[in-house]
Amino acid sequence: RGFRGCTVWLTGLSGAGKTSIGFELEALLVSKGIPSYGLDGDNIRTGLNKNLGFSQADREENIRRVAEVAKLFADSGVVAICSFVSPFAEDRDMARRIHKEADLKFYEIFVDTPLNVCESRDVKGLYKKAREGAIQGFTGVTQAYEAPDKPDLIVKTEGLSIQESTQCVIELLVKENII
Ligand code: GGZ
Repeated sequence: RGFRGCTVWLTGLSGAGKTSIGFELEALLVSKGIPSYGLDGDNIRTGLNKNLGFSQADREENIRRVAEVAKLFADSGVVAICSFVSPFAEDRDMARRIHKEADLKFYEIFVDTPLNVCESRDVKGLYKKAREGAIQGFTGVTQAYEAPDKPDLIVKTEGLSIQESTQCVIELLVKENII
C-alpha cells in the first residue's frame, strides 16, 4: 500500500514543544520508511520567508506560503509536518482550505502547553525580552494566541516526554490510516 501524503499542522505558543514533537515525528516516520519532512520557523523564516516579520499581516503571509509548500509536499506523497505558532484561527483555517481545495488531508494539532510553562522554560530568552518590551507583539505576552476551537487533536504536553507527546500524534495518523 502506498503511503498517503498529508499535512500535520502543529500550532501552539513559542516554547510549547512544536518543533521538538515535529522532529521526533519526522524521525519516527522516516525510520518506518514513510517519507516526511518538517517545516518550521528555523528553515522557513531563514529562507523562503526571510522578508517576513511578526505583524499580523506578515504572520498571515507566512502561514499562507507554508501551507502552499506543505500542500506540494503532501501532494508528492510526503507527510509534511508544519510547526508554526500560527496564532490566528483565520490563518489556520486558510491553511486547511488550501489543502481541502487540493483534496489533501490536513490535521490541526494543538500543542497545548500553558503560557506559564513555556515562559518558565524560556529556552531562547524571548519571553524575558518580550516582558521587558524589547520584543513587541510577542504571542501570549503582547499579542493574542487564539486556541483552536476544533483541532483534530489536542496534545497536553505538561508532564509528558517528547516521545509520549509524539505518540499521541502517531495514534491519530494510525487511526486515520495514514500509517
Ligand atoms: C512569537 C516570535 C516572535 C514574536 C520571534 N511572536 O520559540 P521560537 O521563537 O523558536 O518560536 C517562535 C518563532 C515563531 O515563528 P512562526 O513562524 O512559528 O510564527 S507565526 O506562525 O506566528 O508566523 C519564536 C520566534 O519565532 N519569535 N518573534 N513576536 N514568536
